[in-house]
Amino acid sequence: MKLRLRPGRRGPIIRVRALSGFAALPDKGGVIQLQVGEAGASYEVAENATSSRKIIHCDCDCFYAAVEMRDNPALVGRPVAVGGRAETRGVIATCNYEARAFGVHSAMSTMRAQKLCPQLVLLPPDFERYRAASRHILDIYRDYTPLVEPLSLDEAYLDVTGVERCKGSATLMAQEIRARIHTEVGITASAGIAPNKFIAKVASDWNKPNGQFVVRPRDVDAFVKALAVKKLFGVGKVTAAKLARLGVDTCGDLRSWALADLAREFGSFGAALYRLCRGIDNRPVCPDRIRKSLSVETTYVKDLPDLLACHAALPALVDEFSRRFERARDTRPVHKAVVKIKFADFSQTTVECVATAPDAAVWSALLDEGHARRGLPVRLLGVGVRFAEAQRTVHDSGQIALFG
Ligand code: DCP
Ligand code: MG
Repeated sequence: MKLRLRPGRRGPIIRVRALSGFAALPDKGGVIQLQVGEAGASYEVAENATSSRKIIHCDCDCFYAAVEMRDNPALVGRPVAVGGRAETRGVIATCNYEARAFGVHSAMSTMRAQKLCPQLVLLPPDFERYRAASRHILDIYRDYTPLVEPLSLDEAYLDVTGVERCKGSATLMAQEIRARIHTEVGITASAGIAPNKFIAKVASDWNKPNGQFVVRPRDVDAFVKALAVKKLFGVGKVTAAKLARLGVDTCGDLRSWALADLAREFGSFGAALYRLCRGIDNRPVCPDRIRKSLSVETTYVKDLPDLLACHAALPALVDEFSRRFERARDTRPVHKAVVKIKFADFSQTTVECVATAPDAAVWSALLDEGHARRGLPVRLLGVGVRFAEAQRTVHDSGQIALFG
């Protein structure tokens, strides 16, 4: 394990926090203390990964239902659910908070949901719109850090350790990200900010909807101690019931259990429980894939009536794209330029051409080509690029200046 030494504040003692191999340590929060040889010297020894990380967990509020309310404001204030119809034995995928007040929730049968809330507005899912919103939200996250790990369409971890935006404050970054999701995507999100993934995920639920909660490193111990064990990652109904039978309700209760006893009761999961109830979680944030494309798009309040109006709208999109492109890190070389057009009748077309350094003229020509396919008023325009596939990058010489 890598150790980082930093001056301590109190006494000639070093504290060694156990991150791996903690089984060898005394059962005292995974920490042992050692005398230091040098007179007057004092060091805290901790693994970098745990002591100084800043993780944000973002989770959109009633995601599918929020997209539906955004696209049909008449739904706002009414109980709304997205899911399959009762006649087809459908289930609720999600519902807004008005519907939750009636006891409706995800995975409930639609038949039961409609009994609980007869005025429930039930909508079929439209994954295309949810995916588009999700892509936009991921682009916002990636403006802050390349270390983004999506968990689902509406949920992701961000590692913002060392990121300098917002004066380096993860709390302010989370606020800004949530504000941007609201203005740019039209829905709300909640966030948890903490030194690791497990606590950040628990924290994002704390002030839901449209809120955030910070657990500072010094507050981790108290926060986790009071936490119900059923909130622990991997503790489902069965394990929670077993723990309850053993008299364990909170993480604080669980801490009195020795590792060997937890291993006996819970097998390999015992070690995870031992760590989690002490707030220790060293899982890194793993960006799951290399970015394949980068684009920006706008749905206009009033359709753009003709090609001329589309051309007038193009510079703003190109500017926004350039801004995003400059911030996007860790990308492969650009391979293609793309224009996306959605017409007033909702038909959609994308036009692309090989271009390693596209500029306004390239997108402009693509716009001409795409617009000619239908010639209708336009509700949405997008511009972007596709990045080269992995094998293409082998002989490439790194960064290509796009707008130089
Ligand atoms: N989803 C689903 N079936 C489930 C749970 C969720 O289809 N059993 C879908 C619909 C949700 C989306 O995944 O909108 C995100 O799931 P979340 O658990 O984050 O739930 P919501 O975002 O809907 O609500 P919350 O405000 O509690 O996050
Ligand atoms: Mg959610």
